[in-house]
Amino acid sequence: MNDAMIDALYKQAKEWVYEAGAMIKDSFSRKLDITYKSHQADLVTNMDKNIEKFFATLIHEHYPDHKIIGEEGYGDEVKKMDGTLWIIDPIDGTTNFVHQQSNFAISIGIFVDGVGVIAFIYDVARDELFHCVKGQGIYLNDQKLPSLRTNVLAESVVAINGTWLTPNPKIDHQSLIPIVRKSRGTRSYGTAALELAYVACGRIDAYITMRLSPWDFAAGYILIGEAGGTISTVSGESVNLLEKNSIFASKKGLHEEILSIIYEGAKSE
Ligand code: 2AM
Ligand code: CA
Ligand code: CA
Ligand code: CA
Repeated sequence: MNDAMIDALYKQAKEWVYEAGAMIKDSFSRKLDITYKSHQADLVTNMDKNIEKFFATLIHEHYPDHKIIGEEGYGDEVKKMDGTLWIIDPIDGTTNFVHQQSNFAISIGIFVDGVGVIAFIYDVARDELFHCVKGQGIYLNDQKLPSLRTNVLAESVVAINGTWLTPNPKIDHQSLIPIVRKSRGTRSYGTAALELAYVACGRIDAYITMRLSPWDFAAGYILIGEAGGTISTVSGESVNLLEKNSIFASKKGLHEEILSIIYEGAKSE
């Protein structure tokens, strides 16, 4: 795909993102249909499904050779990163969507032969669209944002969910305690996509989580890379875009500092 094709795809996708945002805003005045998926904390609404279906229908119609991975099941069976792949979370932060009507986002990452080329994370309630085309820098709405600089933990705000500081099967939770203690402060927004967008735009300095699916992190992965930040698993390995991963995104320098704390914690076990 050449630059002109990528620009055309970006323009089309952006239109659809704004249309989907308008559909979500419209839904605020109507009653939501809410059900559980795996358990009581795992909600899904008619809007999660409608929005994913909206994208899947348009993509299949306009770009029959493109593939889709989506949370709600309207995507394709995708086993490899060949060709053009859309990784879509129609609503990231469904619990917030249901409880707060804010702090949720539409998240879309587009990859060509495994390379992230276009990303959108749209905070519908605040009308903040974080977006990029590979090589052109990241934008918040029409404003181009500066590349990320380095930072030290003592001056950093770190997004982490309290769950990971209680005993859990994913990590020795004790190894995360010094990160919380040494940081300037912690936050938890309940939306992985926005937490990644906030790292990319510098509102927070790092984000650490133990279990995300490709649709949760795909767009953020592209944005963080374009912003000059670092994204890896919590053990510092590269992220597999087709599987569940732990995710650790941060500014450069800070990434090494936090990894060494996690590593020290693991060693003293
Ligand atoms: P979701 O809202 O699209 O499901 C906080 O809950 C963050 O973790 C959100 O980004 C949420 O995405 C994600 N998440 C991933 N798996 C989840 C699960 N099983 N239950 C709740 N949230 C989950
Ligand atoms: Ca979900
Ligand atoms: Ca999600
Ligand atoms: Ca979702």
